[in-house]
Amino acid sequence: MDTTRSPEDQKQSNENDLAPDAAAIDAGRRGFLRVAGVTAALGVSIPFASNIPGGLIPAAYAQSGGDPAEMLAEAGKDPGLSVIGDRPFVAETPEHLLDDDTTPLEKFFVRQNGIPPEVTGDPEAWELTIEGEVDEPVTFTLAELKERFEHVTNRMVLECGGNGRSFFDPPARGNQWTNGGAGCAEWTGVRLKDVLEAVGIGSAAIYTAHYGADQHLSGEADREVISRGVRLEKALEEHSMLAWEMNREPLPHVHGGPLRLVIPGWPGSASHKWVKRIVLRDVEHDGPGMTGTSYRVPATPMVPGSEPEGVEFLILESMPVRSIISSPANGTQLPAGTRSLELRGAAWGGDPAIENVEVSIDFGATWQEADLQETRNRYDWRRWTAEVELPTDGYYEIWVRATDENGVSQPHIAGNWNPQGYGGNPMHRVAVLIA
Ligand SMILES: Nc1nc2c(c(=O)[nH]1)N[C@H]1C(S)=C(S)[C@@H](COP(=O)(O)O)O[C@H]1N2
Ligand SMILES: [Mo]
Repeated sequence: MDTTRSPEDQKQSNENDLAPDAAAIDAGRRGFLRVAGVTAALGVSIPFASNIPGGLIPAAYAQSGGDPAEMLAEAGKDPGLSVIGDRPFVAETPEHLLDDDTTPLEKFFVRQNGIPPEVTGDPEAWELTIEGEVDEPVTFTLAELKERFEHVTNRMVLECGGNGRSFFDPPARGNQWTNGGAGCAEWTGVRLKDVLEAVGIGSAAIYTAHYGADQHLSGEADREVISRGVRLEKALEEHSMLAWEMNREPLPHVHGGPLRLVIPGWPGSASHKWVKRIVLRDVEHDGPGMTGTSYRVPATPMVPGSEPEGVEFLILESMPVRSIISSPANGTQLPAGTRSLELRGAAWGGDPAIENVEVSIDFGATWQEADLQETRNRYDWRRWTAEVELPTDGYYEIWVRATDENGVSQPHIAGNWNPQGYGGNPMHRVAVLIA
């Protein structure tokens, strides 16, 4: 038995459905991983790395996990984010920190599956290759992409496929996101469509496959961290982008800079960071993260907690409708006599637009419509405000639910249980005490 695998490693293996293979990782390779991990974390090389015995855990890593505050600071993140995974680093944004119209960089969630690459040298020289079912493979530098194609800026939600996972009962495996594996940023770049069309899309192409520069946690050089893709149709949408700016700043390294994909409305894992290669395929892509129960939901309901054998799974495409209360924060206490409360929040819904948002202060007996802000463009989230009257002092729960343009709303508890916990979108609620 391999005793060197940390629970975090196992968790991420499970999440990407790489568990059988990951179990074969031996101590020597773990040694390499630790070296690579320390190098990445410290940003320095280890002069005597070749002397480190296989299986030895460098002292810098001997303590399991890092200090969450230090990890957030190192990633340039607000100390209020919650670190829900340390190796790889995963941090979510509590709902009350999603109170800005555009999520500031320091509040934007982070999800790493592997060891982020060291990016050195001129970012303009970053290369992206488009190949597979194309007329001829083409490699573009970032400078060439900027020069050749029309620039677009869209404010769009990026949301982890597992957002809401912690609401499943029994617990589903993977990072225990609440509602904070999402943010809404301004992305600047070029349309993926323009680039693929310039290369020449082959008539057999039906699917994309995405590859990046980060390294697998095992340290094996030729092993992909994650490689997802989308139906060609989605890749050719107006809003599917190759982005080099986030909120008008150079795309931060932690978010995939210098260049990443942004495939809005679908699981964040399709939005490949540090993207190096996009392969057009004539079959549905089958890279790590595409098969088994990864980013898939059962075609027909499963008994919660049961085994997936024999169950048909479908690829999760559009994310489900979700809404949050971003103010007040859960657990807010207000002075006795407070009778009116201003609420703010956001709602978004994968591919479909948001139709309405409602709030309740009486455990769902009655609902009141919130005022919706206009969206800037498709895939922007819909900010909302409401003012509620509180009849007396006491303990209240404020509930929110959104309905999308197809009339689909949010359940009271996470439904359609699945082994890796996708699609959990129960109504968000916050406790408010007037006393
Ligand atoms: N190269 C690469 N791209 C990646 C990932 C990764 O681990 N490596 N994680 C994916 C997942 S699962 C999500 S949810 C988003 C998170 O993007 P963010 O860290 O910029 O918020 O990036 C996606 N792109
Ligand atoms: Mo994700």
